[in-house]
Amino acid sequence: MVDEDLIFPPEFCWGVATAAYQIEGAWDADGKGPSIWDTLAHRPGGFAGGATGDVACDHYHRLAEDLDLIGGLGVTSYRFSVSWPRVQPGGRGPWNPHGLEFYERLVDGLLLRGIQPTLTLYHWDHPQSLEDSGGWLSRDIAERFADYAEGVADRLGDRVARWITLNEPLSVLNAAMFGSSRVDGPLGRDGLQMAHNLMLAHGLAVRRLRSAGVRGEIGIALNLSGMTPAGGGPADLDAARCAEVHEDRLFLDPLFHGHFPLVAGRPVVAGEIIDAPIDFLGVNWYAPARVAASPAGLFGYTRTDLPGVPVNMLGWPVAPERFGALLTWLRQNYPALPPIHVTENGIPLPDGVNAPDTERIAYLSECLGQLSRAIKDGMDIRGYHVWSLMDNLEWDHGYAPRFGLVHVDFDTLVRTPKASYHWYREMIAAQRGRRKAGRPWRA
Ligand code: IFM
Repeated sequence: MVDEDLIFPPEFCWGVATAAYQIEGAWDADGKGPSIWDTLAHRPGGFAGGATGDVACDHYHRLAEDLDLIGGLGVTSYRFSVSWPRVQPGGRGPWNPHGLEFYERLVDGLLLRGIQPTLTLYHWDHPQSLEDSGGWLSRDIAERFADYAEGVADRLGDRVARWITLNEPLSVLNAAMFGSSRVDGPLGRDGLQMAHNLMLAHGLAVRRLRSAGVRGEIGIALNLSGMTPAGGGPADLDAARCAEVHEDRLFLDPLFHGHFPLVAGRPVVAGEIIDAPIDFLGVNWYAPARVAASPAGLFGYTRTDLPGVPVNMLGWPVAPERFGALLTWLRQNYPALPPIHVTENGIPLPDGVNAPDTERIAYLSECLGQLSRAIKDGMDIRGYHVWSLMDNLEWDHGYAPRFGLVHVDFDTLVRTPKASYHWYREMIAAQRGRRKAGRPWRA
């Protein structure tokens, strides 16, 4: 099934995404150091169902098979993350040659298959030793991150097409500020300090990558929602504005307006390191948010259900038709935005190896329709990555929510492409066929 209305530019980049801790396993193999996630998973009562990332999809030992699965899709980009403690176990100082070799094999395997490597430097798993000395509350981690970025660039800078400094700094911050189980962090920590250190790490890494002369483009991946007020009254309108500031604008403003959006009503200057020009903005989108005023909420607001809209197994509204609204909001509020890559988009569904996977296909199709429309309306959107290549560890939620185009049996580790894998492959082939036939992409 290929939607004839989906028409993308010939050079559009088609991809799938994963992250190290969620798929690699081999948590202590070949000199890898512990990450904060190893520590969290190994605590009594760790993650849902007693899950850990110790084995996960065992991608570390099954690289060749997984490269073939990626290649079989016909994608032109694969987004993965480097595990910082795998390549630099202590977060500073010596490098682990085995870790670097692993990512070199991955990158070379992609290039051999004609796939551009899109490399995320930080998908939440920093070395435990850095957490022990303050984690994101300490400015030192930003400096260490820049050193780490340079070390990876020295090894792979000639072969990576796109560099993503941080994945979803908002998730890192939220986890700590709200005391969720995602990252250990007591309530009341200074969120702005963390936000600043995260963005400083990003900015310093951008500088370091540029001075290392990397050949690829450099960007960051932000998770955005798009806020709708629950009602038309002033309290809900204020709540939606407040949610926008604390979530969608929090990292966009320092990147593209030069200041953080809040703090006692006064903007806080971000500075030239943080707003250093980037080549693309990565957007991770899953669901919109409907916001109501609530004195019980930390910032005076809470998310509420969208009337008549079902929610998925993680409680997020299934409203792919709202993706376009977020894109329009971005365009209207950040006119000087660099080109966009959708770096994640997907839906969690329960296990079902041979299920028709219709819900995933419907969700992804609708999101692509929204994207195609935004491009036709003039937005510079250059790529799209499905989250995720394969079922994997959904952090503290364990293995039950399945986002993959490929099913993974977590007992046997057997991989089985789902119907959505075949659908995506055909869709990409149709788009690329259009390119070969020289057909105009603007219908
Ligand atoms: O699995 C995560 C990913 O690590 C970051 N973005 C959201 C995904 C789904 O929750």
